Amino acid sequence: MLFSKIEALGRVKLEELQLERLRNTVDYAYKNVPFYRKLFDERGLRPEDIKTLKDITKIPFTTKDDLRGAYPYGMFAVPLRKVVRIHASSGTTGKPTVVGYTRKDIETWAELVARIAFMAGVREEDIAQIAFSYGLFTGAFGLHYGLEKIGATVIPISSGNTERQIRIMKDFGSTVLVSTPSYALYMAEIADEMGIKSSELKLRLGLFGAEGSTKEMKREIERRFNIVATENYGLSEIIGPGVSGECHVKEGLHIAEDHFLVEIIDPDTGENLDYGEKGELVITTLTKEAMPLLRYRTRDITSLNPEPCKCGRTFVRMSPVQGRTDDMLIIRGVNVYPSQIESVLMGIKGIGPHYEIIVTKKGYLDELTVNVELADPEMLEKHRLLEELKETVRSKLKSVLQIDVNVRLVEPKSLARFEGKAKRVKDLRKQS
Ligand code: DLL
Repeated sequence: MLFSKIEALGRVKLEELQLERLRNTVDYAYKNVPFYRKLFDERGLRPEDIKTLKDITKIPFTTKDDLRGAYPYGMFAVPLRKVVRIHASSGTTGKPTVVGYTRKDIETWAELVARIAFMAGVREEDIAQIAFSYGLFTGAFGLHYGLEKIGATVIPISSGNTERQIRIMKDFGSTVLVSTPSYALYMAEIADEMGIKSSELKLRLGLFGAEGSTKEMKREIERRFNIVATENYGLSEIIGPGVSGECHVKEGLHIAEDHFLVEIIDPDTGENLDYGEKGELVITTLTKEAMPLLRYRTRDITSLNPEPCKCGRTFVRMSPVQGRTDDMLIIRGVNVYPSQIESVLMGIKGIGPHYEIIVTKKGYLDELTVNVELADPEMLEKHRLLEELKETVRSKLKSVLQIDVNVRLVEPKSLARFEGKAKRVKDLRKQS
């Protein structure tokens, strides 16, 4: 079942629609956003030069730095009085990225989130607990409006106060949990501590996003809560959540292609890559009013699959994000993605799902240390087993990453827990 018929639109019709919307957007951005007018004029490019979808490559990329440079409202295409909502992504360094929505953008957003939630299996009967933090972050408000549009009952509990989350989950009979995957895992741990079993909860479905999670991590959440875990993806700059999400087939995340035109590029050269090839996702908004973006570089690494899906949807699917171009670590010249480390760790018995990656420099040499929690506190006493386990982790990591890694097995529940996006990497090289 589809939330909207358009999700099964044939490719020919879809591309016609995309082209019409692309041409309108380019013209609109040129006329209303000084940043784009300058970008086009400097290159002698005119909106009329975009005649086919492929012509999009004539347009230069927009980057996060461009948005920072326009802080706070410089990328808006409408006067502020037409903007009914502001969100911002915090970012770890520098100024936040500010985004605005017109009334129509808010309606589009609700429709797109309703689609991804419906696609994941949410229905009118569901009670959805939103454990994303409400505020400038787009996660909570985005899911909130989309779930209400389906007709589900929304519990806007926000993130944090985890014992209360579990009590409410039990007492209110929540059937759907909306959070980051790392927070879901933390909640499962607290439920355990409170002596509440998954059989006492009505939870049946998880809508997880805002950060990556490996298949293994999702399986662990499914096991702990006895639910089906689905993933969805989005970013504030483009709209927030609602860009893509998994259907029940769970072989990739369908992108709302009637609203977003996507490309995959080689992050080093900027060249377009083919379907199936892994690279950086670039998105052009096709219907945004307040802040249209042309060829926005997301920094997220994924690949696209255009095959029609068993669920009946025709929209391309992106593979789960493997990492960001800016969270790839270069350790002694070797590229390492934190997700590779997580996959390895989650496949080893005896260690828990909580870990920390620390990068330091010893002289000129990069050092990678992985701290990982033991699942069973009694292991701490068993020195020989401990050594064996450590060696297993070390050699498995080495075989996947091709570099030596220091491994520290630490006490259960001794590493940080997260109520929002997890921060598992500490790169201390930059500080020295
Ligand atoms: O995280 C929007 C969102 C909220 C999506 C709730 C899904 C659910 P930002 O805070 O701007 O927006 O962060 C965007 O988060 O570029 C990715 O690097 C990462 N991200 C979001 N979803 C996923 C995902 C929201 N499913 C940035 N897998 C993006 C991996 C994700 N990374």
